[in-house]
Amino acid sequence: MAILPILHYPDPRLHKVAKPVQVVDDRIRQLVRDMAETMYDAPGVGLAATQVDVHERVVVIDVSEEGNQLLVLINPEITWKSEDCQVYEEGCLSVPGVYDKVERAARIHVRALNEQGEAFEFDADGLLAVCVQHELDHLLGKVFVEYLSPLKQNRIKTRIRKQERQAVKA
Ligand code: K1U
Ligand code: ZN
Repeated sequence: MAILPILHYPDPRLHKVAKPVQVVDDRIRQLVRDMAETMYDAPGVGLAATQVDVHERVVVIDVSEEGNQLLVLINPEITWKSEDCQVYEEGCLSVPGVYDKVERAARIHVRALNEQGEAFEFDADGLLAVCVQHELDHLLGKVFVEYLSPLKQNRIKTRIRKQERQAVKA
């Protein structure tokens, strides 16, 4: 297993669109193991392959209290979204230190493949629904700060560039 480097906004590679996984094989299962280790180490409750510079439709999520309920989504699709919305203060491992409110569908229905390549479906609400929508945005090259005003986006870019310059000096 390995902890993978996480790309930081505004890295242009975060805007690449991920391709569907063609075959769920040992290469994908190794990627899933490495992504899970990276997410738990960060720590976070989700991670999309895009964030570790792999542009294939793979996501890991664990929103459980104990951090022991790993959900693996390969080629995930949201097949239904409720009209009612929820607002949640989101964070992102690619935008360290930034949290802001984003409005998304309150309930969703999701279809995906598991690590064996078998199709499964589930309904989600609460944090799981937020997290699935956030991670699927990553696969489409969208980072949550793009829901914020241009002024906030520019301030975030400036702050992260400054943090990274200081990290290089230290
Ligand atoms: O995609 C990511 O960058 C992961 C992100 C997922 C997410 C969290 C909250 C709302 C929407 C999406 C994170 O995990 S940010 C870190 C975080 O939420 C967290 C960190 C430590 C403990 C618990 C949560
Ligand atoms: Zn994120």
